[in-house]
Amino acid sequence: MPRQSPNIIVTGTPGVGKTTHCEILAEKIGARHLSVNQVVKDKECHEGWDDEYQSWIVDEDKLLDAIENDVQEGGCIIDWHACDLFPKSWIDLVVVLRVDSTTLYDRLKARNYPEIKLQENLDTEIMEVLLQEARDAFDEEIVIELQSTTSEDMDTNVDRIEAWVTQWKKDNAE
Ligand code: DAT
Repeated sequence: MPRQSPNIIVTGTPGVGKTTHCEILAEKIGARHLSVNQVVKDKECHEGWDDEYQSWIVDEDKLLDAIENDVQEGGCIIDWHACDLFPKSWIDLVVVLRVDSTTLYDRLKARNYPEIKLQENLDTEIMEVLLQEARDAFDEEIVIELQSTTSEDMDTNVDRIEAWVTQWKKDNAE
């Protein structure tokens, strides 16, 4: 069965604004916000807790099994800082959010991230790791890079994604 609504990944370094974007988008376009963090916790798709990094060690196979049914129905917005684990056939658009390092530093500091995790995430953002991962894993034409520094950026991004979804539905209507 072809899906009636597209599946979108919103990815990027922790702190870029994935959750905030996904929550607004879910509300605006009536999509399901699949917070991978939440799914990993709720459905125990992990192999334990990493104390140094203060995060779950994700079991990717379990995670994919846990979300497969939802994703197959379409209309999901997947919120996660990695994207190359998702099968290409599941995904219609990959949004990579970006932010400057000063802003990211402030956001992660406000979250009380351990120093090692903070530095690693800043490096990840500066080196464009998630953008490269998205471009390597998916066709170039479905990967878009959007700035997420200000609330104006957020409004523009949400409007742009909403317009893209409307067009996708037109193009894919039977
Ligand atoms: P993520 O889910 O990528 O870890 P988040 O949505 O939790 O990030 O955002 C982290 C913090 O930064 C949160 O306090 C909201 C703020 N923020 C994110 N994007 C923003 C933007 N474009 N403009 C202003 N604040 C933003």
